Amino acid sequence: LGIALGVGLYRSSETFKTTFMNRCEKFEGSDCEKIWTAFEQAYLGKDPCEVPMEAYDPLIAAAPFEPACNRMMFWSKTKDVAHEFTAKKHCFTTLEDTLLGSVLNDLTWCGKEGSGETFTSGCPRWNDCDNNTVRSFWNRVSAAFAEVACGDTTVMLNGSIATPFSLYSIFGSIEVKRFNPEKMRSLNVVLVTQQERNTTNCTNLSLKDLQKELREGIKYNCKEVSESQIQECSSNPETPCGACW
Ligand code: DVN
Repeated sequence: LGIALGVGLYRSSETFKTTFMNRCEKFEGSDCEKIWTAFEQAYLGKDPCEVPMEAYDPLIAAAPFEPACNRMMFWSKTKDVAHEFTAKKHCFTTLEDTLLGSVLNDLTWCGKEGSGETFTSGCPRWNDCDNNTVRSFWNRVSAAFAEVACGDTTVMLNGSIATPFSLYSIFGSIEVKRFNPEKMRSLNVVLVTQQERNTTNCTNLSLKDLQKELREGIKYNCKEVSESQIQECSSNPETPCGACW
C-alpha cells in the first residue's frame, strides 16, 4: 500500500506540473521552466498553512504583470459571467486571462514540511487558515494585477446580493487598496442584475463604501446591466465592446 500510495502522489504531482506547463506554454515567449521553479519555491517543504503572500514575490518577479490599460476587468461574486464575457470579448482582460491567473485557475496545490513534493490533495481549504498556499497565491497575484491597473478600468459586481461590494473580498481587501491614481483614471462598476430577482442598484450602500475606499483622483461610475444583456453582447461578435453597456 505504501508503494501504491507513493506512486499515486508522484503521479498527481506530475500531472500538476504537466497542467502548469501546458497552460503556461500557451503564452508565447514565456520561460515556463523558470516560472515553475519560482512558483515551487514559494511552498515546497513548508507547512501549507504558513505560506504568506510574500512567498510568491519571486514568482511575480519571474512573470511580471503587463498592464493592459483601459482593458482590465476586476470582478467579485461574478466569476462565471465575467469570464464568459472576457473569453468571447478580448477587449477586456481579467486576472484569470493572464499567464499566472490562467495557469493556476481552478487548481489546488501545497507542499509539506520535510518533503520536496507538490501535493494536489490533502491541502487546506480556502478558509482553513489565512496563510494557506492557494489563498496566499490569489492574494499575491491579485495585488500585483491591481498595482498595474491603468486608464479606465471595469469591475463586475453582483447586483443579486445584498452587499455587492464587500471589504472582506479579495477585490475589497486587496485590489481596491492597490489602485494607483497616478495610473488609473476611472473605475467603472458594472452591476450585474437579473430581471427575475429582487436586485440592488447603483444606490446600494456597499457601493458608497467602495467610493470611500478609492483614492482621490480615481473617478467612479456605476451602471446597472442585466446579465442577459451581457451575454447577448458577448455572443455577438459584431457588437463592439463599447456598446455592451
Ligand atoms: O477581481 C477579482 C480577480 O482579480 C481575483 O483574483 O480577485 C477578485 C475576485 O475575488 P473576490 O472579490 O474575493 O470575489 P469572490 O467571488 O468572493 O471570490 C473569488 C474566488 O476566490 C472564488 O471564486 C473562489 O475561487 P474558486 O474556488 O471558485 O476557484 C475563491 N474564494 C474566495 N472566497 C472563498 C473562495 N474559495 C473558497 N472559499 C471561500 N470562502
